[in-house]
Amino acid sequence: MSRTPTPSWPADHAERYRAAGWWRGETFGQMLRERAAAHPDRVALVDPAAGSRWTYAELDERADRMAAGFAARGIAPGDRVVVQLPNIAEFFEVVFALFRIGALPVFALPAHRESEITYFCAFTEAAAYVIPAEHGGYDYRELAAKVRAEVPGLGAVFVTGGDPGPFEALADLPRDPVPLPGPAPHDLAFLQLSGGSTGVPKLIPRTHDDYLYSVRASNELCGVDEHSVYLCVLPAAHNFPLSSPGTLGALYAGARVVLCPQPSPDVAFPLIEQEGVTLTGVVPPLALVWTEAAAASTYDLSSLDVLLVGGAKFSEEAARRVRPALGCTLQQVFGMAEGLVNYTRLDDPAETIVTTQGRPISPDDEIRVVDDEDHDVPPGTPGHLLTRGPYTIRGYWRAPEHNATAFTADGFYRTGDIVRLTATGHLVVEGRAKDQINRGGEKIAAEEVENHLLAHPAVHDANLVAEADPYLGERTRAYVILRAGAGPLKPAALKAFIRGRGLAAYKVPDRVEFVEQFPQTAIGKISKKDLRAAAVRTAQEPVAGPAGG
Ligand code: AMP
Ligand code: DBH
Repeated sequence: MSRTPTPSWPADHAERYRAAGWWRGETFGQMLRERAAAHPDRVALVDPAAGSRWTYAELDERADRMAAGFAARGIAPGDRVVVQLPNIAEFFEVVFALFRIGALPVFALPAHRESEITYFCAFTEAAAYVIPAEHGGYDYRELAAKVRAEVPGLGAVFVTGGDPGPFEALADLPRDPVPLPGPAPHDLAFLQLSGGSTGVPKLIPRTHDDYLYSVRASNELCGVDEHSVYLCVLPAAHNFPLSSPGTLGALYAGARVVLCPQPSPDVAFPLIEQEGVTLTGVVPPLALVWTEAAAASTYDLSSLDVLLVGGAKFSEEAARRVRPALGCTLQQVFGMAEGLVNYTRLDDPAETIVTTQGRPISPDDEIRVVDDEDHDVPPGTPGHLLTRGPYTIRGYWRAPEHNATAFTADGFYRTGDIVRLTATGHLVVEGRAKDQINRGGEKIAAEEVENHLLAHPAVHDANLVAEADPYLGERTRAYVILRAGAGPLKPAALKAFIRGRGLAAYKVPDRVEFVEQFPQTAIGKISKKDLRAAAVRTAQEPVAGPAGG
């Protein structure tokens, strides 16, 4: 297979980012080493489900030992390792071990199934795949067996937290630390996943230098210091809880990370009280649930200073409820795994906090708001958000063709978001130009699901669009044309078919509607715009008859 070099910043930009002090020549492996030396006995990680509390010294030592184990199994610098772990302490042991080697975690989510994981393992030519034995009632060893059958080149499968079955237990790896040279700060640290808009997810190459900058700067803007306690509520591998400021921010500050096994208030609220949690990050639907539950809750949430809300648009109305209900400061965050992260500032006027999605982290984040022809629009007018800067990638990993359109010639990332800039330089997210559905912060690329729908023998054509949902913000509706002469098909059967193809459950269409034809544009292309409008118009209607779903 030909190797395209990983796109990177041009030398003059890199030089500027170093000179400005954004890139400081640190790596995550060194960072943990330094924190462990500075305060070995401080608690770094609390894993309530396992009943474990690891100090900085313990996490550091475990990472060394696990790195030795991985190295003994042949995992080398630059190798990709698909990591699919829930919110457990071992997630950090594994990830820091890979950082120490200079191998690249590929951050899969616990919700991913064989469709996604097979792709990640095959596309990244993964040297290994790390899973829990079971989680949330699901057996990941069965998933791994299917993936291994499909990807013969996949190296080892490592299992934590139970009988490894036909694979190897992480706990059984050799554990005598070996000297490892470790990566350089400008080397890749990991591959993050893009929600994307294409048939298969794109992989996002982040370096130690650039990611550490976003984490360090996030700490400053979110008030994270060594006294902070961060509750990791969303899946730990996701960019938001990982870095905005997230678990890595907390560890950078020498603070404490508490791993929340489930996001519901009955699990999260007692942990907030017991551990004195000071900040956490949630998606808008969860923020709604939490603000409602807080009123009736007897748990003491007074330690909570900051609630970060992002991943999808937080409505102004819901934003206004946060402080009265939870007694903390709302911080809106509009970020992307590709880089750019915007925060409302803790001392922004209350109106700014509830009506905007914040402003960029860095003075060197370049923002352009443009029309369809890439011309800048007048300030205050909605347009496409383009960005480049010291922690925004210049291209996806091994995707030269896609990069040619996803980035401008001068290196701006086309976010696919429609935004408006306020007079204070804050961004308001007004919509989206990319063919993606944002289901309460979980991104769904329409094309990916459409391809799976098209695989059904009775399906002639399919389109996936968003419809409004009072709780999720958006949910999915599939418009499907059946083949002439195909027998009857129920929506439930089509959904079961999609599920059976091993797609993450959140990508299974919420609603399927069979139609005779799709609306067309003036030149005869399918008009997604009209389909979206139809979905919006009819979102509240039950779908008629036995075809309903
Ligand atoms: P990804 O590129 O998969 O990391 O997803 C990032 C995308 O999530 C952004 O480009 C936005 O479309 C969306 N997003 C994240 N945070 C917000 C927010 N606070 N408001 C609206 N959209 C958001
Ligand atoms: O949605 C996202 O991808 C996101 C949201 C908030 C993100 O990557 C982030 C903050 O860093």
